[in-house]
Amino acid sequence: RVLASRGLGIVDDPLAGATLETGRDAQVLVVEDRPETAARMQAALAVDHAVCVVETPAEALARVAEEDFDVFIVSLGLAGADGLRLCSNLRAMERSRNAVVLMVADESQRPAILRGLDIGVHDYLLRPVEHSELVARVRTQVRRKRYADSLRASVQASLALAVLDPLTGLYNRRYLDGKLRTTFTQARESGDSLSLLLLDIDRFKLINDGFGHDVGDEVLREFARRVQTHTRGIDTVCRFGGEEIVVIVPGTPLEAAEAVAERVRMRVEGEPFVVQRGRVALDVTVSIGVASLLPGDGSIQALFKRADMALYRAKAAGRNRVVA
Ligand code: GH3
Ligand code: MG
Ligand code: MG
Ligand code: MG
Repeated sequence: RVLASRGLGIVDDPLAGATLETGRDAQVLVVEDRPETAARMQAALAVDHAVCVVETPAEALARVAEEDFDVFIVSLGLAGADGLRLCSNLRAMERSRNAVVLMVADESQRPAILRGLDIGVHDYLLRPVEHSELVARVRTQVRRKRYADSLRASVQASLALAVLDPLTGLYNRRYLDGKLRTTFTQARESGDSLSLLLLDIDRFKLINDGFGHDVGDEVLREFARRVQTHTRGIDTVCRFGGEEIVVIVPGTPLEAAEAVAERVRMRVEGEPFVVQRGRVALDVTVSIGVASLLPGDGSIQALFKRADMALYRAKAAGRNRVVA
């Protein structure tokens, strides 16, 4: 089911599964040191879920470090231990922040219950814990959690798609524009160097004309892969246009950026591009313009323009070369 189709991203309707969601088959950790209560809760919940029981917050945290739980049921009346603090830790920790947290408390612990709800505990149960109420509340929370999880996953997926080029998987031009602005500002504020590579495949039209657009696409994917592989993790590689790639190289002065460009150029030239499941091997070369930020540059445009002019000179001088 398609909820919305925005730009490149098609978002599956996360509600579609939610109505069928039974709220069963969750991983539940009960933190309770009264053996009788713990045994009753475990028996009630084991019909629907996989249930573990521990007696102290320390044991609970040790378990969290080892496995992922969907639901925590924490007693606020632990002898010599602070159940509320454990709830707070569970809500804060990366590993458990999206899990459900339920409190079990006495009527006399109203103030603690209120504080728990205030720090993001989802629900509570009063002692004596009633079997069917426990089962129902856990199911409801598991359903809510699964809905929230699927929503989060589809939002993340569409955010990622919005900044990626579908052919190569590189960042797209929209992402590049924003990234250039923030990188420029950072370099200005820190005084760090900043370089830019502008890459353009040589005579790419001949590949399209001679072997077809599909072969051209495959060459672009392999080109993107080689550029990505031979730059660093902090460098930003973007598909700028048809067969043009921009690499933002932060913290790197001109000479070092030139060396990066030369390495990439050699990796493109060095081995033929094998496409069409091994049936076609093509010699591909790339021209690269390199420029670095200068004190007088008022905007990223000035830098971009120098890289573009350097690329033009690389083409004019015979292609398959780096010009800075
Ligand atoms: P030069 O050495 O001067 O760069 O020569 P060139 O042939 O590479 O010239 P130019 O940069 O002008 O040509 C780019 C070609 O890239 C033109 C266009 O048809 C092709 N192109 C653009 N986007 C795509 C794409 O997504 N897939 C394929 N297969 N070709 C594309
Ligand atoms: Mg071009
Ligand atoms: Mg061109
Ligand atoms: Mg070209």
